[in-house]
Amino acid sequence: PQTIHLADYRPYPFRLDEVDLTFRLAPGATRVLSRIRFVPLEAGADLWLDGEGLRLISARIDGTALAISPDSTGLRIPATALPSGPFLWEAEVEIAPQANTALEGLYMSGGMYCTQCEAEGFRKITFYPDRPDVMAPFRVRVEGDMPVLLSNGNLLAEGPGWADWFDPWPKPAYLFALVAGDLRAHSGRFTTRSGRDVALNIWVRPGDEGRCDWALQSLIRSMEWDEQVYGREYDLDIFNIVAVDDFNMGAMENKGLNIFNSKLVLASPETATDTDYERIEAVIAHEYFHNWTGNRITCRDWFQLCLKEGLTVYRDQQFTGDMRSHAVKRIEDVLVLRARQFREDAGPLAHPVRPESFVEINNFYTATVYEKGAELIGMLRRLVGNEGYARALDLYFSRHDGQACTIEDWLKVFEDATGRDLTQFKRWYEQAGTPRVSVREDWRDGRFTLTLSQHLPATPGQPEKRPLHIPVAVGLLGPNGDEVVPTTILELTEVEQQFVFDGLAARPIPSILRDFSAPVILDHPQDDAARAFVLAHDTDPFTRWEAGRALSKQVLARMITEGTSPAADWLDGMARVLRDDTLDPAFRALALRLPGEDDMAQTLHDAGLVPDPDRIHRARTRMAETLARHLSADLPSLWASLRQSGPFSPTAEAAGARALRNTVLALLNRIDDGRHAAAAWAEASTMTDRIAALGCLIESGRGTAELAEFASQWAHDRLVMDKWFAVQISHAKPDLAVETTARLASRPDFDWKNPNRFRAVIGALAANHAGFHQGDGSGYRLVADWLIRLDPVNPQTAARMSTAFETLARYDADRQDLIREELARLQVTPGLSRDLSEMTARMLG
Ligand code: B3K
Ligand code: ZN
Repeated sequence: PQTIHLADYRPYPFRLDEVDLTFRLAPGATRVLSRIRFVPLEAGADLWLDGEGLRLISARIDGTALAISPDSTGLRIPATALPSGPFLWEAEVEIAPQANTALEGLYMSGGMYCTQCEAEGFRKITFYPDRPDVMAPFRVRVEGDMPVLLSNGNLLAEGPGWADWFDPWPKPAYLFALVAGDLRAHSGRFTTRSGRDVALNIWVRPGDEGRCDWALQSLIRSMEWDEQVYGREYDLDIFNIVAVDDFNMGAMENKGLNIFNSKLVLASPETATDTDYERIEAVIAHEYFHNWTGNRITCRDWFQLCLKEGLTVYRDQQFTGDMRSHAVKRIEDVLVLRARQFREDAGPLAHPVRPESFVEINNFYTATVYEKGAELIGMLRRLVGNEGYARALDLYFSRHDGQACTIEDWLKVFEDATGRDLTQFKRWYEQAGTPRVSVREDWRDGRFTLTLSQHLPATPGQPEKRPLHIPVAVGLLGPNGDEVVPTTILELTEVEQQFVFDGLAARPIPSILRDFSAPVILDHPQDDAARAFVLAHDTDPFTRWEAGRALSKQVLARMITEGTSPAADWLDGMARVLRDDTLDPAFRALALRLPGEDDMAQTLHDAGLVPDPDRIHRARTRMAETLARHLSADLPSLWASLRQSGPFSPTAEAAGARALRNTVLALLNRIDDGRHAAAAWAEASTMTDRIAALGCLIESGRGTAELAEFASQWAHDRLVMDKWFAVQISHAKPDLAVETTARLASRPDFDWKNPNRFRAVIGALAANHAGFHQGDGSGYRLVADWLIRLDPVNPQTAARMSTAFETLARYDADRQDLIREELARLQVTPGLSRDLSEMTARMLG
């Protein structure tokens, strides 16, 4: 397979005036007719059209039939065979949506037709220059024996068995979409601030209409928010969202026709957890926000993916913060960033936010491009200030509307709008790895000096690194807990720099990296007491939580390596958080959550130790038990007092109370042999509470009857059953996790071709740290066996799941050998996909 390099970018030598497509749908043999006017932009250029797995029926240029045979990647017509001016290309191809199990291109899910074209799926539909910098208006006729026929843009006309759509906004092919099926709409309307009346529809299978209102209301809130905060209005007369069961990712922002994994649309209190509600709101917003950041302004090439993804993630994070709580959202985002992106950055799959080469672009829809990409936007904003950011964004939209852009274009609008030089900042896009920022404090003669230094470790292909431009938000607390210096942004640009604070009456306690102002690992040696002080007094909710977390990690690390007992400072700090009812319950739930085992494994590795998964698991269990015992006088009454009565509410407030209550339940469950969990199960009226109770019951060695009851109640509901599968594996004891997974995977309802179900089972094992990393290698073997089975059917999901192995370098030599053996076994599998071979090759180094 070929490696594609950013440096090789060349513009496409033709312009496309309009694309006219006709689909004659049939499951086994769909015909796609295309008529496209090409205008040459360069003399003597060959015509190259991408195409994969297409049966070419006929091709004509200006009406003359061509005798051409495409190869496996597309077709080339030499310049000598082309007219000298503009020409009309007409082709007819045949494809088989029913046979498409890779879920890319046109495929079938639960009897309906749907598409997924990003990144390079359109070439599986027809011959086309399938690259994001080729943009054109699309006219689409859909013919098929289905009640609902959808495509992008506005509906022009329809009749029985056909519909005509026109999308006036030039778009790249990856934003093309088509849906046909027996669907029902949950509908609403939205009037934009300039008066455009927009029809909104959430399309689902008959019977699911009652679970769409949360998605619809989230869409309306997103539309309002983008007008208010970014001044961006919607630009078509209709906005359709369709839920499909078989989907490789979360959702897709096709112009005017978003297609969603049904798990991110359907919600009811009985079937969806609070986390589901929050994710649905965020993803609906994310895909909607792409209409401007992604669709109206798109990417020149796939190396620029973070241009749309980092920015759109940043926007959806802001939105969720505005809808819910900024403090809680920031903590949640940092947890995800560390769990996924820092993990990626620390291993063989590390790559820059803007990669420089790839084999399969689908392998680069990563936490680095998305989540670190979003962090870079946040840093830019801190550096230029809120007003500078607003000016830069206005300039971005006015200067680049309708264009396919690069990171250079993006940074230029910031420079032009604010006058700042971002040359050094650009390195964030080019250098992989998580920087370590070390802090030294010095107090002398009323002068407090912070010495900050930065180090960026080598990553694959990047042995040498240059210093980054890092905004470090700092505040200082006085000995009585008052804030003596409010938040200030220190700009760290050198390898080492000193920052001096004068005129202080006493030695302050610094609060560093407020609001997590940069995606770095902070090395700030502080004793337990200082961390407990910041946890108790800081004005910044993020650093407050972070102090508690750092303290927990420090204590847990000692428990793992030295076998000590949890420190008193930590126990008292946690008790104060638990009892402080002036704090937001959602914040308290987060603060009481112990560091995860995977996180601890990385932390120990970073400290030069070799993590032992079983030991980590045992120490963490002991930590939770000790904490539960320490709090045992408070827990039962707190649990009881947080019981909610009245009708279900999905608000952040109600969800926060449930989160705290279930955190308390999990603590109680460490010491009461499942008594409260059994009571919680009996009284549960929401999926949030039911799943929480079930997890606790499983952990205390119970739950058999409850699992059976759950399964008989929900056997008909795929999304709910995904939870049933996952909960048994995530809560399985380390030595039972593999066995549980194997048993569940042999059930007839383990429909492994469905990505949600595959992730619920195989993904859950990979996420059970001590279970997956069993010393006998059984976890590795089971996951690899399933990757080998899935790869020929769905390479994209198989490749993504293979990141389970990306942490190999952390572990002892035996485990590393076992992992390498599995990766090597994958690599020599005959016919292995481009997706999975690229991943295994990178992980084997
Ligand atoms: N842009 C899509 C992701 C496409 C993934 C292709 N493998 C969803 C999103 O980020 O909004
Ligand atoms: Zn996106």
